[in-house]
Amino acid sequence: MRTQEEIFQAKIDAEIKIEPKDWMPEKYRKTLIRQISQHAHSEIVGMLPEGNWLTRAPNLRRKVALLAKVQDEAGHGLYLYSAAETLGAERDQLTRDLLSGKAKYSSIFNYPTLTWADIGAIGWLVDGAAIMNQVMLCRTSYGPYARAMVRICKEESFHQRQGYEIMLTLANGTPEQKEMAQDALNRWWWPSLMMFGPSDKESTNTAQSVKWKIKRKTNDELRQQFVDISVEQAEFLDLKIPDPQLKWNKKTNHYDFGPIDWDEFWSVVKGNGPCNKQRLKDRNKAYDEGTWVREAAMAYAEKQDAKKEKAA
Ligand code: FAQ
Repeated sequence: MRTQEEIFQAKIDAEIKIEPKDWMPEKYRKTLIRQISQHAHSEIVGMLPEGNWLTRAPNLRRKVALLAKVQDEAGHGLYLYSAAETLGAERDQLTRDLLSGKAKYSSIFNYPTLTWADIGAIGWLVDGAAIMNQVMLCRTSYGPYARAMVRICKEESFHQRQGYEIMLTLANGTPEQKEMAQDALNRWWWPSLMMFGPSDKESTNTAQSVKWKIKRKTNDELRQQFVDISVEQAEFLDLKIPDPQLKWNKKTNHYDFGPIDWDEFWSVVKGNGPCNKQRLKDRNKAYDEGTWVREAAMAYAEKQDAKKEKAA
């Protein structure tokens, strides 16, 4: 007789999606809650660096596009929190963990947006890296997560294009504008590579997550794919990727690239990046200031329920 674990793994191997009411190993459930909630938190905190430029966008068209993008990120966070709830997670608890600094979110959002070109670089590189990772998640083994990712990826691809278009405009602008685009690329390149997580040798979760098809590719595989695509995009912009070791390797058919500063990565993950404290402070402020909205919404919902009960 096969064990429940064996039946579960056979379903995964046969590409049958796991749905909320299906039996699943406790560790599979916990891994998904961890990853999906970290992902949701990243979308929510990720609104802050770009939100910083909403009032300073250079024209109305740029402002409308950026507003739409930042709003999309909020929506992504909400789909993802809902997906985590299907696994039994409590949304309030997830929010508390983010606000207290206990929960992780992507390292990338702890870097500052110093100039308008940073908005271009985020769209191009950060959304570009996010898509690279999220396209594989459209085929992740847990049904609600996979379905949420399909819509998220469509929106992310608009985000990536709006960012690249900003970079293209700046790169073809005045020498000062081109320099601004280059400076943004210099500052965002390495943190974007770090977004994919530690190297496969150091990654604690990848092997099991790949076996369960939560992840379809490893951190290093995705990072390499991202480098290969980005080099050509940078060439088209006539900008230089800040890596003297970047070189096409005929044998592997990939670009070789220089070493990543993992000390910097872990320092940011542990809360010591340039903006970690500011990000948590801003999220806490937004949460506190939104208390009356949540209370009003709950009071309205209770009133509606009471009306329905009376009518029944
Ligand atoms: N930052 O064993 P692994 C976006 C942690 S969304 C912070 O390799 P795993 C959209 C990891 O949690 C961007 N921590 O872990 C947007 C683990 O710690 P734990 C977010 C990181 O889970 C754009 C430990 O290191 N995307 O950008 C990071 O198998 C623009 C060991 O790592 C997702 O979340 C990091 N970069 O692989 C929004 C996608 N990397 O939990 C606004 C879904 C690793 O054991 C504006 N997530 N860690 O204590 C994933 O695919 C995976 O979770 C990885 C990490 C690939 C991020």
